[in-house]
Amino acid sequence: MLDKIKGVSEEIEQFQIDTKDSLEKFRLTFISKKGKVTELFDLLKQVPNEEKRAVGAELNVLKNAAQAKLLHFTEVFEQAASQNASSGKDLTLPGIPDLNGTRHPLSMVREEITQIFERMGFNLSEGPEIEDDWHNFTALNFPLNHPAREMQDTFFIEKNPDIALRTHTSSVQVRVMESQKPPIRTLSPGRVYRNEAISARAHCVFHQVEGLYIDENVSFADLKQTLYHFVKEMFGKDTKLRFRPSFFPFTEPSAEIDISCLICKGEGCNICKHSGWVEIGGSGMVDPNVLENAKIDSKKYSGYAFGMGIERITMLKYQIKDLRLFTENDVRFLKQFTFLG
Ligand code: 2NL
Repeated sequence: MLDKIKGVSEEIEQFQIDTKDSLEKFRLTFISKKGKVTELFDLLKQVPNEEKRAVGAELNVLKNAAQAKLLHFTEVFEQAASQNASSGKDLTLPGIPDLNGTRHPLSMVREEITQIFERMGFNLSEGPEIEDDWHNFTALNFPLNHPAREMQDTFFIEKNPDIALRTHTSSVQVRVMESQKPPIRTLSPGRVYRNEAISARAHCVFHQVEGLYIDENVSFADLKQTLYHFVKEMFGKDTKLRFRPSFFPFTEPSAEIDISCLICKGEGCNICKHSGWVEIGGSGMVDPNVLENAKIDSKKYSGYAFGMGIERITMLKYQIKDLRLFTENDVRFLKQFTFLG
């Protein structure tokens, strides 16, 4: 009997389990009701009484060995199955791209504009968005009864008629003129405010860039050449430039700046209302009153100035038809722009 136990013990030890089928075969061969271990337990009845105790102990060792092997390989196959499930992912699929932010189109265009003027020797100037009447209106030669000074056009702070949100960045340039001596060549990009209802074409917050050049013998020819160079750099060398007589309180003479329509190249389309030209801003020779207000001798010095709307230029450049897109922060709109400057 002990020999038989030893034989089955060796069989159990040597039994190869490498698949789930062979694991089941192992169970049937040794542990099932008709298995070899069970059969040996049946034979225990025939063992003489005085040997039963020792043989029984050996049989128990045999049974435990068989069950331990069965349990071990059951676990091995279960673990392999769960690993297969997680590695069932397709590792050759392309990764999910990193969603980096992009520059806002208005920032990109402002950057492009300022870089062009910086290459021409302009520096950048900044000033407060909450301004007093002097810097926003009076120093700029606005008459006391000018409509821009009305509540419906300008945002005043706490009903104080002396403090308002700046309506243009000319206020920054007044501060530059007051604090620096000519020659002055400065560019003031910034946020400005007007009391307007929001629509596709108007907003109460928008962006401007204004330029100012003051020196001896500055003429309208200097203004024309500077803007000519800017327009070619910004919109391409085939873009045409046109000055149209206009009026501003702070310049004399004054002119609107038109460029040939970027969409139809001057042929006539919806964007340019079939005129072939689109306005990008205004300009002129700084009114002598404005120079004197900033304590600059208007007999010795002259200057030119210009102002452009950043939204307007961005809309022309990228064919954006609704101003509200700039402030809605819809990522489908924003992610179309990448900064290459
Ligand atoms: C426009 C017109 C303009 C100026 C801005 C200016 C500044 C000083 C003195 C004189 Cl300190 N002028 N700025 C001059 C002409 C036109 O802006 O259409 N802007 C969007």
